[in-house]
Amino acid sequence: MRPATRPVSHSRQRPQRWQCKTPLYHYRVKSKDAAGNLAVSPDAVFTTAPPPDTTLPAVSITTPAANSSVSGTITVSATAADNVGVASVQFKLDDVNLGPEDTVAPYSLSWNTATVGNGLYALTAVARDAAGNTASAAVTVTVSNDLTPPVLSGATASALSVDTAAISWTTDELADSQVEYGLSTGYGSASVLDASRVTAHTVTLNGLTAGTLYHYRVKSKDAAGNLAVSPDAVFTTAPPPDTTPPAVSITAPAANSSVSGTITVSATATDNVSVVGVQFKLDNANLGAETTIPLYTFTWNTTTVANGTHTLTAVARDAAGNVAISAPVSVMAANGDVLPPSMPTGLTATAVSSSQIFLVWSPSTDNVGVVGYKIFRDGMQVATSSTSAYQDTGLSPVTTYKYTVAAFDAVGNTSAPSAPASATTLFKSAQGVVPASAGVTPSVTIAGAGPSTASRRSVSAASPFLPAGTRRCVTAA
Ligand SMILES: [Ca+2]
Ligand SMILES: [Ca+2]
Ligand SMILES: [Ca+2]
Ligand SMILES: [Ca+2]
Repeated sequence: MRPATRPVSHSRQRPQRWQCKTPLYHYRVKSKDAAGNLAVSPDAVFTTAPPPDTTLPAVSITTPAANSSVSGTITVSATAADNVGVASVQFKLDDVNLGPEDTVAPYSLSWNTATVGNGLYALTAVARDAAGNTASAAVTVTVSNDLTPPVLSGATASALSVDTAAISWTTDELADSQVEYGLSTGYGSASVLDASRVTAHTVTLNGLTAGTLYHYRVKSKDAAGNLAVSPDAVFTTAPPPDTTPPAVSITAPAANSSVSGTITVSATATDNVSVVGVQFKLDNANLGAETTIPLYTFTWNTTTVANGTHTLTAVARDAAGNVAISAPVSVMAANGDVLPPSMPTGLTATAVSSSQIFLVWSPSTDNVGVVGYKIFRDGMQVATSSTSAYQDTGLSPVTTYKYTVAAFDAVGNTSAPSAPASATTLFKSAQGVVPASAGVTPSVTIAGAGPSTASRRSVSAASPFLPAGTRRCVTAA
């Protein structure tokens, strides 16, 4: 019952457009066999393909501005529109894709300009619609990045203490600050990076070891990330404080020795750092100036002190001010007779004539012995006397004279002068009398003449050898 083959034909078709934008067609098919039997299909529909999109998108670059200078990392952005829809925007740098396509508005890209050399570049945004229509917009920019590291200069270490150092340097542009340091050029330690950008840099290093040589170098980075590193340099921290006093001892004279004349006092002094000076002392008073040069010696004239026991010490000091005092050394000063006689007392002056005044006083004492007395008339020495009396002669009548006497010993030590005593010579017609209270037979020494023993008696004015009314003293045989 297979029907003869007959072509299937489409019956008249009546297109019906429901909408302009979505034309929908209904149709049915009909077929009749050889016997005239007709078959008709149910209704069915189809839609024709839409008209092709031939409209290009519109695109423009919003940043950066055309002909601008750019550096560092910037945002490149574009706006794009299309009659149907923008599928993507592709940014390009000199026709080379810059990142992936951006399929979602807003269309932008972060661009690190430092990845290319300085110079002119074309930035392009290519917008594409679903139909493959593309449009592009371009701007020209100048990439101008800082490619030069800072120039470091004047790196110095200052304010050195036992555990700190201040490192200073300058840069020719704003840059950050950091110091690497350590016991060798391997460094090993670094200050905390000071990110603030300055041109005058100071970094303080703490926690250092006293008296130690450190190597360091400074580092500064500019805003563009260009790093400069100084050559190696060194500094030494302050030495640890000296808290150890010197050791000092007197080496001469020997303890308990007898000294006389001029002697050398010497000491030895040592210190863990160094001795600055040694001060000798006698009975706790400075003996001369401090000696600063080893060997520590002092030339001491022992006659400047009284005979007897004295104590020598030596005080040594170091630069840190630590002081040490030696063990005391006792010595006996023995310089012979250095003591003057006692001051004469009880001086009396009595005029015995118009030209003579008799002096008498209490004898002085001396540790060795009084040798004599110096006679001073009106402040001038006129004679010496080996005894404690003297008769001054050759004076003017009726004249007041003031006397003092002083005792001396064999080596010339002279006492203080006595209290003064005065007397007035007599008229030529008068006669003085030797005071009986003296109780002595005066030994009189005339200046420039040897001593002589004299006794006195009155000679009568009636003597035929003297003018009437005069008396004179004579020396007995
Ligand atoms: Ca389009
Ligand atoms: Ca720079
Ligand atoms: Ca010391
Ligand atoms: Ca004496």
